Amino acid sequence: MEYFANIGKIKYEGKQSDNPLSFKFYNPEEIVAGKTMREQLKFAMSYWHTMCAEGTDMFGVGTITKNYGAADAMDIAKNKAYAAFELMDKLDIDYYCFHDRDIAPEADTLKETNARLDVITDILESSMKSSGKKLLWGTANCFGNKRYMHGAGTAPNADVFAFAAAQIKKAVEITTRLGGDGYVFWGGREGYETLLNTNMALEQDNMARLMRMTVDYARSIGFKGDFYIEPKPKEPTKHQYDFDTATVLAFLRKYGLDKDFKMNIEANHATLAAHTFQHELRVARDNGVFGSIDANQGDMLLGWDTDQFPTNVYETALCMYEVLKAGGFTKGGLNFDAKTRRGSNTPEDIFLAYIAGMDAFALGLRIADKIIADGRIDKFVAERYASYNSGIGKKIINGTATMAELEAYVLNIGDVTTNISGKQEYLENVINQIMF
Ligand code: XLS
Ligand code: NI
Ligand code: NI
Repeated sequence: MEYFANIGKIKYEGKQSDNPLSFKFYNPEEIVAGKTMREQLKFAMSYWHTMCAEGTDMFGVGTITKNYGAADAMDIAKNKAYAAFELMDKLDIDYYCFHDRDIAPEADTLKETNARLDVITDILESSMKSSGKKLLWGTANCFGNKRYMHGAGTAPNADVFAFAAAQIKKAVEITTRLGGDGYVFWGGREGYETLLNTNMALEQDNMARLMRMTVDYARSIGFKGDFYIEPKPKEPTKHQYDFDTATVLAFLRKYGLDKDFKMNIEANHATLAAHTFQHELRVARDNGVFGSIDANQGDMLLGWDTDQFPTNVYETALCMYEVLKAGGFTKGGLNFDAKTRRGSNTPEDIFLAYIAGMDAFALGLRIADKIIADGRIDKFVAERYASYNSGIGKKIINGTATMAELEAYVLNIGDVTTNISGKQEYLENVINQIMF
């Protein structure tokens, strides 16, 4: 059975092509910065947006049906799995990511739910074997069910904590069975609505306990992938504990989890935290915790996670600059945590959206490679800090300068006489010159 029968395999046709169902900039086997574009970009499909989301919002019902020709919930789930592999094949996407509840609907008991997961995991496993597609990461949806209304790991009710642990145990098992390269924690309800009813210290201690248990259990059953935390400042909670990369780093260090977790950085979450996407990537890279990316973009006029397909090439270029500077992806990749707009409601729109996102990142990679090869930006930054390479600057860096010595130094020079320009406008124009 073919689910997207009117769409063939998407091929690279180059910039001059006017075929909407072709890549203009993503040429999978072309070498850019020492590796094929396929290896550099490691695109992944998000199961939840792509296979499940029907376009519902706070004000309206779905605009696109995703039952894949079936009526029964488990039949839909099975067809969805087959359709997912057809879609990845046609878009030439090598990886996918899922929440447990995306692949199989929850039943009345955990036992029955887990049995359903096993049925679908069988399908995913055999489809992966025959297609060569891989699991970038798995995760547990610990935010959708009403039991999680006060949180999961951070719930005030120990039974809820227990349920979350049981659910995550199974999610880790299927991720391991499918050879997943990663396991993600995104704490959508791990936060609070008001401090008037919240013991924040206990909630955060408990979150750390749940993470420690997960890591220990996963390693004990042979999980070899990376663990990620995906920061987000708010939505659905008013305040989410994993606010941004810096906040998560402090949390991990406090609880001794910093060797076990890296970041999964999402562009739209960065902007919700009042940071640029590049800022979050830079903080992760500088602290050795750059892991994976949820590729999307937000809308500057809206204060929520719009999860749009990324098409802003300035952002993808600066993102790929950070990725290349971090040495490229290891176990991580670019997961399109993105959905078509509610009004883009045909299956073809999903293909067009992925093509737009993949082309935007292909352009970003090409430009980032040129920025690095051009060298002007890196050279400018190096020269800007040159005063630390010798003299008093070198002593500050190697830790031998004392307060008294610095005072004597200043008394001798009188005042700061040279402060070179930061040249922001020039540098922005260098980027434009490279891009166009
Ligand atoms: C929601 C998050 C979510 C995670 C996975 O805002 O981006 O989709 O990526 O739970
Ligand atoms: Ni995400
Ligand atoms: Ni998100």
